[in-house]
Amino acid sequence: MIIAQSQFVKSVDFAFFFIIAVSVFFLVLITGLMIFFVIKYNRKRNPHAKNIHGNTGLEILWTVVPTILVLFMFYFGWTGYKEMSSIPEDSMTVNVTAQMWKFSFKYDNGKTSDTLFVPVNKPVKVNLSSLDVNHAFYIPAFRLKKDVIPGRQNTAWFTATEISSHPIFCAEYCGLNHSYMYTEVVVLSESDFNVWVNRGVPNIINAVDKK
Ligand SMILES: [Cu+2]
Repeated sequence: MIIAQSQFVKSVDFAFFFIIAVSVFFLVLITGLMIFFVIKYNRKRNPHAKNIHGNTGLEILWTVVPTILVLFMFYFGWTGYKEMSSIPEDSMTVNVTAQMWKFSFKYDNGKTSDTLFVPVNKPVKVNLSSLDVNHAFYIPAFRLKKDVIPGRQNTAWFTATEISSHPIFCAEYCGLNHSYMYTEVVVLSESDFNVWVNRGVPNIINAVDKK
């Protein structure tokens, strides 16, 4: 069982598993039929070729069924995209700066950090900007990924739903030390977060933040 760490997990995972299930179903079906036909209609058993004419029923079936399936895929993709692009008005804003090869985070009150601290169950909007080359802000546990492009501000948002911590990666190859470009998102209770953002680092964070 996957614990949903953000509000996107359910819908993203469902779209993913739906596409995988459809793909596996047709992979097995088509491969199975191919092997079956190769054996059934081989030359030994059928020394004389027969003329085969079209089958309108089949033509309609294998046009309509895939069309419906890809429309479902589009629907799940579109509704997920819409949810991810509709940033709630009551979001807390964090400015994220990417550069070769680290992320840094700046809060409304001017506090900065190398680790992203956020309160649980509160929508967080991230303003993404890059100082140098293309990067990507990726939190796998939240099913969140967005390009960070120099000269342009991208935005994304999420609501963390569990007190926990997860890796943040750069997901766009950005040079020699790209693979070292990672940090952590630490989800705190609202009161712990307020203590941290306003005063400094409470004890609980020292245990989590080993760096
Ligand atoms: Cu990068």
